[in-house]
Amino acid sequence: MTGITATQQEKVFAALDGFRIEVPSWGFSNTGTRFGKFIQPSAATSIEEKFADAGEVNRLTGVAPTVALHVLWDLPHGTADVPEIKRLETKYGVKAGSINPNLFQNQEYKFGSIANPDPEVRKSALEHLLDSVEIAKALGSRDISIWDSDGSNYPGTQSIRRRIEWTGEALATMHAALSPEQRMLVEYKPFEPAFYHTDIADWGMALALAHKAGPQAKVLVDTGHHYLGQNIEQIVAWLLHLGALGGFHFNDRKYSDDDLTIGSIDPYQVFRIFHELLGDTAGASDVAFMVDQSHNLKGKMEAVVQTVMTAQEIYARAALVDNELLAGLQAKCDLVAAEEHYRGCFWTDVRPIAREWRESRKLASDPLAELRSNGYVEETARARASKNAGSVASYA
Ligand code: PSV
Ligand code: MN
Repeated sequence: MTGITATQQEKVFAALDGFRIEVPSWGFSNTGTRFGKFIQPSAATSIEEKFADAGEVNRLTGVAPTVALHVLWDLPHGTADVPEIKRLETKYGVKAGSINPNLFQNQEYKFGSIANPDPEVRKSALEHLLDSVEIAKALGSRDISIWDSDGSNYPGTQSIRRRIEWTGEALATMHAALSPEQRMLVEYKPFEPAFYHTDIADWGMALALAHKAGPQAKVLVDTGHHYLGQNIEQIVAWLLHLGALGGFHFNDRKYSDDDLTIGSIDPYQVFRIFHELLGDTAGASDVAFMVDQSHNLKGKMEAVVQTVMTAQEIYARAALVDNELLAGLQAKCDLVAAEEHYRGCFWTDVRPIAREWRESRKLASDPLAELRSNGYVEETARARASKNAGSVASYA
C-alpha cells in the first residue's frame, strides 16, 4: 500500500476488528423536521421492517450488530413486546442494543417528566424509567440511555434548584433498580425542546447527576448537543480521565442539533474524538458507539450504511497516530512536528485499507455500492410503498 507501512496496516486492522457501532431504529422510519417530512416509499413502517433494515446494514458492513430501541416507538406495550423483539433478533441476525425511555412525548409532560412540579407526573415518568430497566433486563441489553428533555421556556417560571433535586431523586431510584451488569447513560443537551433552561444542559450536570445516582451511571455524549465552538474532545478526555464516559450518539451539525451524517461537516472533530478514545486503552472498550441520526432527504438505508462506513474510516485514520512518537514530540514542545504527524494521519486516505480489511473479513468491499446495486431498497420500496403512502406529511 502506498504511504502506509506494514505496522500501520496492522494497527488499522486491529482497530477495525474492535470497532462496532449501533444503529438507531428511528433512522429507518419516516421522520423529518418539525416543519414536515418527505415520505420515502422504502422506509420501515413496523418494528419488523426496522429489524430487517438493521439486519441488512449489518450483513453489508459486519460492524453494526445491535439496534437502539426507543421504548414508546418500538415497544409500545412494554415488556409484553419482548418476545416479538426476540423473534426478530433471531430472524434478522441483529440484537436489541441500548434501550431509550421516552420522557418527551406524552401530553402530561408539557411541564416536564421526572422534574414536573406535579408529583403524579413525576411518579409516572419514574415508572416509565423503571419499566425501561425491566425491558432492558428481559432483552439482555446492558445500557439504558436517558435523554431528559425537561426544562422551561421563561425565566422565573420554574425553580431550577428544585428540579435538580427531583431529577437527582428519579435517577438514583432508577439506578437502584439496575442489575449489576447494567448501566444507565445520562445524555445532556443545552436546549430544545426547552428554550430557556434545560435540566441536564451540559456534561457537568450529567456527570454530577450520574455521580449522585451511583457507579453504574455514566455520561452519554451526543455530538450534536453542544454549543458551537465547544471542544468536544476535551470533554471526552475529561470523562475518560474520570472513568465516567458511557457512550456516544454520533451525528454532525452545522448550526444546532441537526442530526446530519457523521463527519459530513467536520470530519476532523470526529478524528480528534476517536484519537482521545484510542489513546485510552483502559476505558475505551466500555464506551458504546451509537448513531443518532434520522434522515429526511437522504435515502434511509444509504444514509445509515454511509454513516457506518464513515465512522469506520475516520476511526481507522485515528488509529494511524503513533502515540509514542506524538508523546515525544509533545514533551519537546515541537509543535509543528506534532501537528504535522497528527493531521498527516487525518489526511491519509484509508479507504483502500478499509476495503482490504472488509475483503479479508469476507464482507462487501464497498457496502454502499453493494447496497446501491443489490435491489434491497427497490424491493422494500415495492413492499412498503402503499403503507408509506398513508403516512402523509405532518406539520408541527
Ligand atoms: C434528542 O435530541 C436525542 O438526541 C435523544 O437521544 C433522543 O432519544 C433522540 O434524539 C431521538 O429523538
Ligand atoms: Mn441523542
